[in-house]
Amino acid sequence: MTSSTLTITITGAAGQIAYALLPRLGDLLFDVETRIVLKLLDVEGAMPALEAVAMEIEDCAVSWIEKVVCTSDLKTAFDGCQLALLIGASPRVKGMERSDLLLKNGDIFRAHGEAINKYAAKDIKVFVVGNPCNTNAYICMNHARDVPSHRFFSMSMLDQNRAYAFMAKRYQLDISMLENLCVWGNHSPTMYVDYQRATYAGKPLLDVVDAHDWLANEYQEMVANRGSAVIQARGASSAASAANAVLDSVMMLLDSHQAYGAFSMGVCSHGEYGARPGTIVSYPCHYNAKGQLSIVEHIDLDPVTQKYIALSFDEIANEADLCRDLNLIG
Ligand code: NAX
Repeated sequence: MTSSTLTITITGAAGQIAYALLPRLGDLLFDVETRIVLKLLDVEGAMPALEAVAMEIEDCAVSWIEKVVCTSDLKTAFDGCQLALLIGASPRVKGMERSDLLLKNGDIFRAHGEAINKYAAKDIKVFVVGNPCNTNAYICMNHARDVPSHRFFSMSMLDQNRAYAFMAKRYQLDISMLENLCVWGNHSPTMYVDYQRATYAGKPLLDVVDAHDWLANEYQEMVANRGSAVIQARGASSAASAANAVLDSVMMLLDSHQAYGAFSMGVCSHGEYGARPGTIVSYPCHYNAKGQLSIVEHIDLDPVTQKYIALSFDEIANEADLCRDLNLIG
């Protein structure tokens, strides 16, 4: 007998990221009593591959799985869902315009938003990974009208983790002592890593390291282009590190006690720091005194940082405009 269950729906479950993620989902459980009901959603044509994934999960012989459901049906997938990990998306293929990509993803995330609205549990949290993740989350949220906007998130943790790794490598730092290094804006090359508020062993990082020029320029490009570098080297996009970042993010979403310092998360903006209200934007987030996940307030941004962040916010706002022009949202 189990005392409680957590129902997790994973879309794109026959894909690469899900493959790296699924065996590690048990890391999300904070007590030994809880079991996961796993709803794996993919397109009809991927059902044989998905059944194989389910076999492999079974072969992990873990105790934290209550049940695995493989489906291409939205009601089955989202019924009672408490945590939706929306990983499946339509990839950008050669020759495709940005509007073509948005149209394809608009159909997917509209359908998933509507299904979440109809079938999911009231306390659902929706975490979007499939790209363009900020805009896909925006589309989904706009079609899940009865679900409060603070329940929608998009992934910027992989960018954050890359930022930590490059920083530690460049200055030979102990990565466990780095904190508050956060990514602002879009999950795209316009994202901005705010190194000025980072700390190392509790001290401002900028008291410990030099080469501010490197941090302001080359470093930003390295983080922004890491995804392309991985694609070039392996002929496929990041999967293991992406799955790892999903776990890091979802731990923050599920348990405020895990959080320390600030972390990067795409959340629905109310206009903080100049973003368009209602868009999904990566901010430095934390748990406030009431125990709520919230955007870190009163950050004093210098004009240059502000300019970079505004560029990324504008890119997200333009994608939102394009969604309206394409009738992807009402
Ligand atoms: P894969 O192509 O390996 O898998 C995608 C899966 O989604 C496929 O099995 C496909 O059949 C499924 N799918 C397509 N339409 C669907 C629908 N309507 N319902 C359910 N499933 C559907 O991609 P993978 O490497 O797993 O990457 C998945 C997504 O993550 C991509 O959009 C990718 O760009 C994005 N990423 C986002 C990152 C982020 O930081 N936000 C980083 C990693 C990754 O690039």
